[in-house]
Amino acid sequence: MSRTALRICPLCEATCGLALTIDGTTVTAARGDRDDVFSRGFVCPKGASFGAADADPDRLRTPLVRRDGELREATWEEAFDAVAAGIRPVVERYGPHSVGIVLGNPNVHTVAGALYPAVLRGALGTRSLFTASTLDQMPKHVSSGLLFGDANAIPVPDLDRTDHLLLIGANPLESNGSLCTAPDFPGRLKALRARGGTLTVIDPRRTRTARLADRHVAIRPGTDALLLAAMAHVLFEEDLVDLGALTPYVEGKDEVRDAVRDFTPESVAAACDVDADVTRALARELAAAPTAAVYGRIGSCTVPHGTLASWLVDVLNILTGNLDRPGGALFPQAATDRTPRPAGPGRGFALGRWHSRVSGHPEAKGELPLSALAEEIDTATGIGEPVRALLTIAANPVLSAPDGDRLDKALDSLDFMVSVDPYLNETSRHAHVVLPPPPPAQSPHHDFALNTLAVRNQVRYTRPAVPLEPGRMAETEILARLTLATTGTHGTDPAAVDAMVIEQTLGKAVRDPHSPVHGRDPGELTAQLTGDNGPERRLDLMLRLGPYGDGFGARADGMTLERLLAHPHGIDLGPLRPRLPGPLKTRSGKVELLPGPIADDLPRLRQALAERPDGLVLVGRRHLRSNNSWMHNIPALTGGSNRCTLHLHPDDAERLGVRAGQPVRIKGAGGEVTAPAEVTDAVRPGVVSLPHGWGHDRPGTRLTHAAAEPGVNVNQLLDGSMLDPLSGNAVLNGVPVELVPVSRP
Ligand SMILES: Nc1nc2c(c(=O)[nH]1)N[C@H]1C(S)=C(S)[C@@H](COP(=O)(O)OP(=O)(O)OC[C@H]3O[C@@H](n4cnc5c(=O)[nH]c(N)nc54)[C@H](O)[C@@H]3O)O[C@H]1N2
Ligand SMILES: Nc1nc2c(c(=O)[nH]1)N[C@H]1C(S)=C(S)[C@@H](COP(=O)(O)OP(=O)(O)OC[C@H]3O[C@@H](n4cnc5c(=O)[nH]c(N)nc54)[C@H](O)[C@@H]3O)O[C@H]1N2
Ligand code: SF4
Ligand SMILES: [Mo]
Repeated sequence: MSRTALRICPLCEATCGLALTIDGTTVTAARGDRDDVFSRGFVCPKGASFGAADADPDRLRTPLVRRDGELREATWEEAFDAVAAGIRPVVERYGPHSVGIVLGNPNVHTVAGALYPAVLRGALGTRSLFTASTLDQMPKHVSSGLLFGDANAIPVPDLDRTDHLLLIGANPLESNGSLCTAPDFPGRLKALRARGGTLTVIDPRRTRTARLADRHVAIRPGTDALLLAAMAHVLFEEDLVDLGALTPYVEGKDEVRDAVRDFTPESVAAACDVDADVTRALARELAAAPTAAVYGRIGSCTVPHGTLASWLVDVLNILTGNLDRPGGALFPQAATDRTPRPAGPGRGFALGRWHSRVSGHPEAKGELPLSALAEEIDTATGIGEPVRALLTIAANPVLSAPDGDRLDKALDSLDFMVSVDPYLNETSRHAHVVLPPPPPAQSPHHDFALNTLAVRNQVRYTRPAVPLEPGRMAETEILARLTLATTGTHGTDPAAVDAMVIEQTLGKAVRDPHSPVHGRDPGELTAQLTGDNGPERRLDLMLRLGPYGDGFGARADGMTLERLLAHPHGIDLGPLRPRLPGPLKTRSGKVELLPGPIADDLPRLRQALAERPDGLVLVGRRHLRSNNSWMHNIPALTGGSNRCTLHLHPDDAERLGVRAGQPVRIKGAGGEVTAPAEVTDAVRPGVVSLPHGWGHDRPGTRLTHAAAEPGVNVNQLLDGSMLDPLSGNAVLNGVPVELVPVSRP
């Protein structure tokens, strides 16, 4: 007998609702849930392969503990004993900063990743935190922190209502969107065109998204900040600036006018390879559209001026009056957001409160650059302690961060390493203890992080679709136990972690005059919480204290976990609404349009006006059936066009004597790799493209299918020294490379 269970897809940021067919405890089919309030039945090939991803025979079933140099199967008790015995001496001898934490991308897709890493980090007290954010969107956090006073206040394009979308360095037809959670992003772009709206795409490659656009600008990689500054210049020059309803909330407009004065369309044309006429047209179209949204993603962040480009995206939204208005770019309001506090000056956003030990990189959002992880382990400076023990949670930095070979060696030299990961892969193979979470069908799902970035306010929760297999441990419990084992309270009941968080949260809430529970008894409130386990009670707590919450009885029809469970396809909370000045937490209480650190970084951009290196530069690309480094082990998703090949333009191929299919050696500052050439005019001349997440040929992994067609690790071309200085984000795009055709024997 088969049954159906609902499960939100955890495989990308689109958060589609899936209807799983389950035979016994096996997922035999996955289709889009037509009744899902947000995704309305959409599913992509990855979601459709949920069953295959779930049942991958290479997923680890039990913890592994290193004994006599070998990783061997162990019980959970043995594993956590080993964790405590391995980490505690390092903390006691060298202090908390000697224990590093690496958080990878899937933490935004799991309940465990949302609820425990902050507790773990707080309890350990380490400053050595590295996350995938510094390979991705840290520039956007820093720009939001500076503009709005809150690094997590990220405006999202109002896809369903906008008249004009300017999309920069994003390819949602393959990625399904990022920092803009929108199931069926492709369909939403087609609907924009169908209702008479315009789509402009800026990308050095003619991507599937670019092919859908009214206009595609094939910019030279790494130069978007120049183009956007020139667009801002045009808005001022042609008197097209109109803040509209934003006027009372914005300070620094005149300062921005002065700051972009040098960046004329003519002055940026050569660096960007964009005609001045085109830049002017882009600015005029943006200003003329009834509503418009500028949206930038990976290609605008993972570049030398990532923070400036991210800042300029919102500057353009603001100068055209499109921030915080329907059809523009708005701040979502998720059900688990904190209780909105009254508007007014806040604490502001601080950068560089501490620095990395070796290169002195400033922290951003409490994190150090992942590019600096290897040197923080392998380099002694005499000041401060190197990282000697490491906890990696859902992260594969050996492939996803610069210079995997160096990191590989550094990880091997650690006193102790723990990986929470379902696979024995390029990173976890170095661990002394591997703690495998259960497959997704056995885990609950709620989008704590991604709902704060969604194009529609909505809330959905799915319980595990099948019960935990015998011998499995929920990832929430794994992370709770990891917290206890690493902080000297090994053996305590893991429920104590949730109880402590609930007690602290309620303690604060009852003292807060703006909270709906001000003055009430925390014990009485705790007793009202429902849910089968600690994580569910924490979800209930957040929902009830949140902006739509019942406030523990203060609002009869408000949100609770019980109410959410009664709506298995989710609850729609309506379109995005203007929220200013609510989200602002700057010291001035306003949008600070030209923050100091940004002004200080502009001279570096001015220098870039004159820079135009001759050689080839490398950019990345994503494939719909791939996902970073960890989905190459699923046969249904590999093969066909999803391969690790080097795209290069026919003109460059001819000049270098490269034939289609021929192996090409690609050299960068950090090393070289060899990949087959795929000659295509989808990439502009002067630019080559290689996808990331490949290179599955290291020994000691258990990725049978991936190892059969391993590809090469593009990040080996990087040496980790190229960063956006404000955010510490790695430069992964626009990287100088040299090509040498390899003659076949
Ligand atoms: N050159 C280049 N490099 C890039 C990028 C690029 O565009 N170009 N993109 C960057 C970006 S945007 C990102 S986000 C990073 C990603 O960097 P990482 O987060 O390091 O990489 P992932 O491949 O997403 O690795 C996820 C890890 O989590 C494990 N995992 C999967 N599901 C679960 C789960 O439910 N629980 C746990 N605990 N683990 C799980 C996987 O087995 C894998 O080991 O890569 C970056 N690297
Ligand atoms: N199928 C699939 N989906 C994914 C992922 C995946 O690996 N596979 N990864 C997920 C993750 S972690 C993330 S962060 C998102 C990323 O989501 P997106 O940002 O949409 O990701 P990409 O497809 O890498 O698109 C980046 C685009 O920027 C272009 N580009 C490169 N350099 C420049 C530049 O200097 N300027 C401009 N204007 N463009 C440039 C590239 O050619 C590329 O087309 O995708 C998520 N979804
Ligand atoms: S678009 Fe993303 S969330 Fe939706 S089914 Fe595909 S992988 Fe899953
Ligand atoms: Mo990402």
